Amino acid sequence: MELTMSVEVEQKFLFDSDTLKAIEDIGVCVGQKQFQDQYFDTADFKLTLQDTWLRRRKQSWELKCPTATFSGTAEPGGERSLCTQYKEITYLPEIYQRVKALIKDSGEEGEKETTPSAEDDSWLSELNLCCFAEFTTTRRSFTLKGEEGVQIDLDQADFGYHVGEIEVLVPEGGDMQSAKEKIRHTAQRLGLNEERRVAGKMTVYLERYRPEQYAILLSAHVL
Ligand code: V4E
Repeated sequence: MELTMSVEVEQKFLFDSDTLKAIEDIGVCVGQKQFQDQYFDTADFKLTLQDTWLRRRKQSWELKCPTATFSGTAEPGGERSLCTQYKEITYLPEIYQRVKALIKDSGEEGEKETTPSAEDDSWLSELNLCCFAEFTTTRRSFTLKGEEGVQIDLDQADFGYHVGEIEVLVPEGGDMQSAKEKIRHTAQRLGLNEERRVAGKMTVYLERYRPEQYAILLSAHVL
């Protein structure tokens, strides 16, 4: 069942008081919230080496995984796009099945089936998953006047990094090109002139607090 799947297309950006003013000119603040994220992987990084990110936020699970076309890694023989695109899965039984398929060795097929639940974490230990990153984010969100479906988030992480995101959620099978065009247009309206992809919170977190995992993911071109 894939009722809960959509694709998140986004571009991250660095911001200062001028960017904030530009956002307030073209957008409307729709709220501020704070949340804690925990990310999980095996000790040998089986998920993140496959550019797959398992997260718990406010007791809800989400799996971000690559789309059929490129997601976060470089396009073959080419430059990294400023945008990333990831499938987002929020239905826990499907997350469990996908994670299990990604991390189980072929010899271990046919083992017992767990029915995962938000209240019972035993599926994490069954799949040898441990928390490798935990941080709190304060987020201000904006929608744009006259541009449907675009959200801008300004994130401040508790480890001292802040980053913005222009984001469009596309239902599976939806129009990715139009999403990217909306993001490009919004970046232009904000006067952003990023030429390279800006690091997300996780990249900075790993570099500071999980240097071994950071180095391995960097050399595998995941980050
Ligand atoms: C996909 C991904 C990671 C998971 C965290 O994703 P991100 O969108 O950065 O976090 P957040 O808090 O904004 O989630 P939201 O609230 O939007 O659901 S960690 C690393 N990646 C891959 C990745 C990458 N390689 N490069 C960039 C610029 N971003 C993400």
